[in-house]
Amino acid sequence: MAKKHGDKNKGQNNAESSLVAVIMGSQSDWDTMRHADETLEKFGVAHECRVISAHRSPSLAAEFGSTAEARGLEVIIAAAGGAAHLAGVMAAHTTLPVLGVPMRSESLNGLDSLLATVQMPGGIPVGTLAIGKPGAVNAALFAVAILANSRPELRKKLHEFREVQEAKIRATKL
Ligand code: RP5
Repeated sequence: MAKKHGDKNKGQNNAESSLVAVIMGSQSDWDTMRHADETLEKFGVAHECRVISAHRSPSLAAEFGSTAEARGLEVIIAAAGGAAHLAGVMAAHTTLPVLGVPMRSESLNGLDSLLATVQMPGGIPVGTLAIGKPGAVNAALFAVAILANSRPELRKKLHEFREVQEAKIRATKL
């Protein structure tokens, strides 16, 4: 799968202008990671989504990580489950910020994914988010926050997002 903001059918050859890559270890992760895609879409951030496996496609993973910066990407969101090494492998190949999203797994409910993603050796950082959907949404919001450091229009959108969120809580009646 290769999916790009603004044109869901475009493949990796058309992905030059993406600022964020949302990659995941398996097609089975998409149901969770589509929430990262939708969040980036909401903020109008150019991004691409695709499946890359650290274990099943190791040369593709290395190639993607080592060419990411030159392609103009600024943040990589990497999701994986179980022996979740994708975010770490990306971080090993690039100095771009890598945000890891642990997938809920069948056998250990995502605790395996969380530990595999978060326990990086000193020197190769991965910013690890929560397991599952909250992690997918927050990884996208974190990516927007990183991009917003040099893009005032995104900073404004983030402020608006927080205001709407708070207004909803204030208006909640039980
Ligand atoms: C990981 O193994 C993937 O990220 C996925 O979360 C998990 C299971 O993959 P499938 O067996 O469903 O392809 O690599």
